Amino acid sequence: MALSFKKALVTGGAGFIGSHLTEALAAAGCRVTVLDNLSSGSLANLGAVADAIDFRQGDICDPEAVEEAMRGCEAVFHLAAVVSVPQTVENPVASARVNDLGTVQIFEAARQNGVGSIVFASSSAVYGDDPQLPKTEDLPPRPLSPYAVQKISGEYYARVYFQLYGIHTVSLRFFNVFGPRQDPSSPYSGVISIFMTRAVAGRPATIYGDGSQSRDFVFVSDVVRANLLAAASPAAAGEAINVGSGRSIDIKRLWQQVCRLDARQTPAQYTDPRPGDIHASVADIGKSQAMLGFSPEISFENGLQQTFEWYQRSRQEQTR
Ligand code: NAD
Ligand code: UD2
Repeated sequence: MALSFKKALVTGGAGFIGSHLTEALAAAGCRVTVLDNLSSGSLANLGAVADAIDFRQGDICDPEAVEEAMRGCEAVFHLAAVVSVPQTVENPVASARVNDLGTVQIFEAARQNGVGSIVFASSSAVYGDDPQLPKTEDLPPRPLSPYAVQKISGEYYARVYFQLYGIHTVSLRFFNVFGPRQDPSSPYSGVISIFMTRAVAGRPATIYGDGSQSRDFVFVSDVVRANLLAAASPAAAGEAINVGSGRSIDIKRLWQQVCRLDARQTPAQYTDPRPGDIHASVADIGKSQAMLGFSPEISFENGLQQTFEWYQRSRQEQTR
């Protein structure tokens, strides 16, 4: 994709989604600075582009680190965040420092440095337990965690920075993103990363409840493309836009599909439903099609295959 800017900052660029975005920007000829404190990301995620980018280990709450990282950038992709919902529930103040204050700091430094566009990583969590399906962007937010409150607040700042200062800002509400490099290490990691890790080890998955709960899984390369389109779509300025596949799959079927890739039919173990689990989630992708010209390109099956192959290779490397 041809880019309208030559230099960009990716906050959280050593993380799962940020590292894929950084690779795509570098491949398109953009000079990329990554600002990441490595709290949940890792340098290994940037292994393929280590020599091509300017990596800075630092905190988005540190004004000096932000100022230096932002210098000369024309676009900012703000992905750094405390991403664990339970962590924000456990420690609302510490997470607000990063997700609220850190976010304003990024917007303000962008303004001071004359940055033209900012794309903010928001989440489908802002919809909470609203029963309407599919989720449309005009639904009133129903946050159920500090994490969701912080994402909504980031969206409002994005809109205000467009309205007050004319900066091209877009908030993207990612649904359940999956793909290579997603960290499976916590019980609250993305379900696909956990299921993949179990499958390649020949171990059963744990399914919470009866497995009829469903999610909209979107492949990471499609999320990257949505970010690039958002930075370049004038109609999207000041808007919050869903980034999903527009399809949902239930968790029981997800495990069956993962097992099919593994050619082993390991039965899942069922346990109590997860407290507060949302039953169904699927994005309406009409606004992203209309405003960004975005439609997902990678089918769920293709994305699952690519993801499986990556977890298989990782396991082989670990056990070698
Ligand atoms: P991730 O944990 O892999 O990436 C987050 C990155 O931010 C990490 O590299 C981490 O080290 C860095 N970071 C955290 N706090 C920081 C700080 N104070 N200063 C500098 N860097 C810091 O998570 P991800 O899944 O790649 O998520 C990226 C963004 O997308 C996040 O904002 C997340 O809330 C959002 N999101 C992700 C999903 C998903 O399904 N993965 C869904 C909705 C929204
Ligand atoms: C997603 C986000 C979370 C928050 C939330 C808001 C991810 C990884 N998490 O949580 O940050 O934004 O949306 O709604 O994007 N499951 C199992 N077995 C497992 C793991 C999960 O059955 O080992 C189920 C789980 O109960 C849930 C579904 O799989 O019904 C998806 O779980 P998840 O943690 O991947 O994502 P979600 O949508 O609950």
